[in-house]
Amino acid sequence: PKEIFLKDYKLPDYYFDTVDLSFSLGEEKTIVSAKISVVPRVDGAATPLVLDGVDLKLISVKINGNELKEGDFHLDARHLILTSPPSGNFILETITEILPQKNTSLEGLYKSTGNFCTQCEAEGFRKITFYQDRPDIMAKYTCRIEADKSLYPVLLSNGNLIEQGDLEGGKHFALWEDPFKKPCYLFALVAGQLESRDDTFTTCSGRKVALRIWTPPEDLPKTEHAMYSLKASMKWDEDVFGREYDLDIFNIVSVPDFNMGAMENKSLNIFNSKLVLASPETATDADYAAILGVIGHEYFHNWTGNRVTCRDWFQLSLKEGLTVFRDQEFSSDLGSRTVKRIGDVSKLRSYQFPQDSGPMAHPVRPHSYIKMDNFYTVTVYEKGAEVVRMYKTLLGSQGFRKGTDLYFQRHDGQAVTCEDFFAAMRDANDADFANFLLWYSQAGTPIVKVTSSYNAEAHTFSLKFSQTVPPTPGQPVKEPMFIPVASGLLGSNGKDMPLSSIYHDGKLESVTSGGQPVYTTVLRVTKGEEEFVFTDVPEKPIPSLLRGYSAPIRLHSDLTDNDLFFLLAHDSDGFNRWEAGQILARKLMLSQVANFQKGDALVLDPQFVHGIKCILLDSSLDKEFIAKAITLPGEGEIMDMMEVADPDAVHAVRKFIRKQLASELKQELVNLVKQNRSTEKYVFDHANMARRALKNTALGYLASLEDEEITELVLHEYKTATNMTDQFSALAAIAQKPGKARDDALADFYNQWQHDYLVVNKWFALQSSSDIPGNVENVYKLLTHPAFDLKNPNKVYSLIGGFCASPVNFHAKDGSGYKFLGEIVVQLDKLNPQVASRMVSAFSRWKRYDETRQNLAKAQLEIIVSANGLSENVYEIASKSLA
Ligand code: BAL
Ligand code: ZN
Repeated sequence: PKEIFLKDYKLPDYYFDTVDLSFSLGEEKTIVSAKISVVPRVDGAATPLVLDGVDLKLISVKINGNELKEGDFHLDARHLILTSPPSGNFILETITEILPQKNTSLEGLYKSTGNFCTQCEAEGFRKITFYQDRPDIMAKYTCRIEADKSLYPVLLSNGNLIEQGDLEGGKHFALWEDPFKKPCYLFALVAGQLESRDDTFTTCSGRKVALRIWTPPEDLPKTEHAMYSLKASMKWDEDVFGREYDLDIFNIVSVPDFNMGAMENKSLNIFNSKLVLASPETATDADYAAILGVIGHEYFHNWTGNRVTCRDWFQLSLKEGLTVFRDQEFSSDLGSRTVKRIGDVSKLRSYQFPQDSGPMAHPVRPHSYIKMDNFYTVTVYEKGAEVVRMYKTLLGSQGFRKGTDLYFQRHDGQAVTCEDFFAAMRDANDADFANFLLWYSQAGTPIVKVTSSYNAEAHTFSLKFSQTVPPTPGQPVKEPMFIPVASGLLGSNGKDMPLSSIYHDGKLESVTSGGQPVYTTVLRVTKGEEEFVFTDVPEKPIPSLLRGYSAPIRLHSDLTDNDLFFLLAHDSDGFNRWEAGQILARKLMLSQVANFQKGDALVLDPQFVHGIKCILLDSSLDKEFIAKAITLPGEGEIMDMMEVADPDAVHAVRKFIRKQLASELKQELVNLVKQNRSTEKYVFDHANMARRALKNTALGYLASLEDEEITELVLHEYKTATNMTDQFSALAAIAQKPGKARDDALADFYNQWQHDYLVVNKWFALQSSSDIPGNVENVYKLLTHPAFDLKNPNKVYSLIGGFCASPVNFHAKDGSGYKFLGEIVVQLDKLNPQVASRMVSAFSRWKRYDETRQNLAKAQLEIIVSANGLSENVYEIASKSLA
């Protein structure tokens, strides 16, 4: 397989101006005709024109109306090369045959439960027709679709519908025209039996936009929340970023078979059905929140991704990091900012940190790839969003908005790079960003150590920072990064001290704002070692550092446990209040892991129980915040902090602490369950979600106890639940312990919901991710369950992905979990390489474990890499993991 490098980027020799596509959709095969007006970049330089094409059968190729003969072109498995095209502009016409019905890779044009749909990002368009499949080729498209009218009554593509009509033989057609130039990865086509929920949105300039959400008829009632989310997104983007929608129609289509979450095709978003469909009875609060965020995300791409796109795929974070940041802000504004931030940072720590310290570590802008699909990662997306957030932290809201305004003004209609975004931020604010660009090129999570000291005579408080960035594959030595550390100081009364000035780099700088005191200031840490001295500090403060998690780093401070308990009780920064509790929990868990490994008894620090109890009983706190604050760090996060990851010890310790807390705080937890039961009618708003979150978190704790009264309580909650959030939480609580109650509840749940594939997927995931010893046998059985289908990505993510998310069983010391995954990956790769490659990633951190596990995991990776006909997708992950 060939590796592609950022440093090798070259401008294309040819641009495409207009593209007229015509599809004749059939039951056996589909014929695609493409008419492209080609414009050489440099006049007169008649270099070969190389078109990408995979799994295509070429029927004919013409230039300026003349059919090309053998010798005028060259065809291989991946390209059509026009060896000597005319100089000057010309018209290229191709006719190709494709087989969407046989396309299980779900990229290009394929069928999903009877309907045709497309997925072109990153490089799926080459499975539709011969094309320069790269994002810097931006053209205006028309798309004519012809199909059987009764089988495919709805025909959709990008832009506006300009003509439609009936044809002979029971067929009909539709002609769509997209007035905006776009790269081919944003092309979309849908044809099938669909119905729409219709609504309208009037934009800030008074234009009425038709909104349509298309689903199979039976799913239509479940689109109300998606429509609400779409309208909220459109309004928010106008209010916060000044971005107005630009066409008179916006379509969303829900499909059950989809590799990704959703796709931002121009004016025709295609969504994985799990991110569109919701009803109170079938979807949880987490599903509702995910739908809001992803509908927002895809809508926001219209400006950040579509109007301004990426020059090449290395720049993916230009659109994804920015758009994730935008959807995070959108969800924050519509819910609780602190809780959203906690969730986003937890995700970063649980998934991105491990990636950033493993064999697949790559910068936010990768330097190379074999298969671009493998780089739709938490690093490009979530760390990329953190990079965008740092601009805002440094510039403030208004400065950031000036930066985005300039970015859109400069680059509308262009395919650009991460430097262009950086330059817009810098130029709009005349800002000094020092070496900030390193965030795009250096992989690895910076480790920042900070020590503090108070000088009682001088009334100064010093913070000394030192930073290192760990080596990552291909980057053994790193430069210091530019790290914005938002900081405040708490006095002994628990209140923020006003900050006046800071001595830094030989200069005394005022940090007041227009003469008014400030309580948080952003320290610009840019060197390997650096000191900041706060002046006029009347008493020894407790510092609150990295407020709001102002940079994606691992921070180690010299705060004592008492300091941390103080911050947990008093910090005005909600995120850091939660963070103080998490640091305490991590310390506690790691100390008990050491006890477990030595064979010593596990103990729970009473001060920790007291701290949790205070949070539980603090009625001034947001209930969802309480739910987050009493949740222990995940097992993965703790393993990530160990020299040699020990899944059994971490699991045992986390279970022990949960059970001890439940036992010591039983009455308080029972009260919380009883006081926070849901109202009869499900409402998706923060207050109601927070009640449910707190009640269900409390219930989860209680269910760890061996206690008749609690077993009854949990069963009662299951039986009386009036929405899926409560029902599924209660089921998960019951399912914690093997036995008849568990078996009965799982069977009951399946009977109730077997008609709803999205709910059945939850049922699969709950069972496969269970920590019940030897659960792999149960997962093997579920593979043959009639509701399971290896061809459907959501089912794979639920059953196989769920299993890999359970450290004790996936990393079982007998190697049974590894063997299971190894077998599945080889099978799955033949159907869908993108999904197989996501699954094989679970092996990538095998070197973090003990020697026995290392050998077992390595053996499976070796079997995978030597499999016949292995895809490039899986090869890249598996071989890099072995390296
Ligand atoms: N562009 C792929 C799906 C998404 O990130 O929106
Ligand atoms: Zn995106």
